[in-house]
Amino acid sequence: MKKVCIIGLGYVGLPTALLVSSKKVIVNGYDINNKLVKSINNKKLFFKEDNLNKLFQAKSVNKYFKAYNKIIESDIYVITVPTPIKKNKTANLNYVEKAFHEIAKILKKGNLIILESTCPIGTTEKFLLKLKKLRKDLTFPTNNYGKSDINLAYCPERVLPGNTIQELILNNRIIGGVSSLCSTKAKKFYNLFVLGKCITTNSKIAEMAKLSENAFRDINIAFANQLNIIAKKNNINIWEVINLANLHPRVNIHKPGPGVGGHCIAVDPWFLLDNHKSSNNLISSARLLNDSIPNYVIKEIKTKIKNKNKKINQIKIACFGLSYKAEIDDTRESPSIFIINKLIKLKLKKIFVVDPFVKVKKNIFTSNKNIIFTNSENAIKNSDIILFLVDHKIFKKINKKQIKNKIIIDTKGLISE
Ligand code: SAJ
Repeated sequence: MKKVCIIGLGYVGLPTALLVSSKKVIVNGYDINNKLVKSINNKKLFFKEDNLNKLFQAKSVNKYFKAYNKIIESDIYVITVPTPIKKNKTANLNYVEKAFHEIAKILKKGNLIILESTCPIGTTEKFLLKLKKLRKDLTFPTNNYGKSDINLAYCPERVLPGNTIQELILNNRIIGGVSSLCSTKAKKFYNLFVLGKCITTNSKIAEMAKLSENAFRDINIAFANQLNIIAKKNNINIWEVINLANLHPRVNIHKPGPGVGGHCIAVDPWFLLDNHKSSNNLISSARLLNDSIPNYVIKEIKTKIKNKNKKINQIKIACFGLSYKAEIDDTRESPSIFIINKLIKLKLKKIFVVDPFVKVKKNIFTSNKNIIFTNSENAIKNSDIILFLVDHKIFKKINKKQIKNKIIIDTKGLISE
């Protein structure tokens, strides 16, 4: 079987590398972070994922997978590097660019390159042109059926953090070849470990489909957040409204919350607008609305304090949840962190933080003054306000009697649903 090189050993790259090597295929992992490479080779995981540890200990993984700090010559190159967002809301493709440059140096006739990182429409074709310039000795695919020395496809990852391994195996995959032969070759690779359908198309459609999935979710969440604001003004329980509306067979309103976190839903809609600059459009309005929600929560806290005739610097608050969503330890772009940082600025007397999932808490906030990491009971006992920010299942077990005399702000419908 062909050798595979996975470039970028993060939340998607590492699980993919382990899965492929579990099929007795040699996998050369590559990451620019030397510390990460070492810790992976020592079998130390840097994030929690169901089933990842088990896979790490598998015999075939031990035998077939190794991480390196340089790209090792292989037959198939899979690029799973981050594509962060710049301040001007466009995609930073530096890591993708670097990966293509490095691959170009060792590219051989018969190689297949697969890009999985989330990218603006047209990125795969853009890098195809760059490859052509860098390696004039090789032939590259065109839009026809002809053969070429190199094959290239865009195959977006679609996994849900927290359930990565299961979703890598079971989810359907979009295989966007630059030519149909490229799609066929890429499909063969995914058939090695994917049980879902592998549907072939071209690279631009695959790029846009990925961005559309996440923009759909962002717009739907923005709609839920907008409804929540309207419901609050009318003193209505939004959770009951949404539950009832969703009884309609073709309605599926998402849930409001304290804002949208993570590295995907809050970023990808901007990539969709990369070549479509128009100040007034649905996608950017939804994005901006979701970005404004953490400040809306702060306003709600201030109003409730004022209504109780209390002074802000006398208030003790218990914040439930630090991760960007339920049941995970991931705090990337978490609205909770934004909100707690604002509370620090407001100089509340004490801020109790409860999150049984998040272990590394040092330097997570702009200051640690008045911040106390503690358990539910202690936080509730000592606080005036109970602020629910994440719907971890364990928080649902909180005894309502315990909090009945407190000011409650329940952004996730934990007790009000
Ligand atoms: N959120 C709400 N209301 C909801 C659902 C989510 O406020 O009804 C919030 C969450 O609390 C969180 C944020 O949105 O802060 C994003 O959560 P998420 O579960 O929608 O998405 P991610 O970022 O964890 O993972 C998404 C997934 N996309 C979809 O479910 C469509 C995943 O399948 C993608 O592979 C991943 O983005 C990605 O890499 O693009």
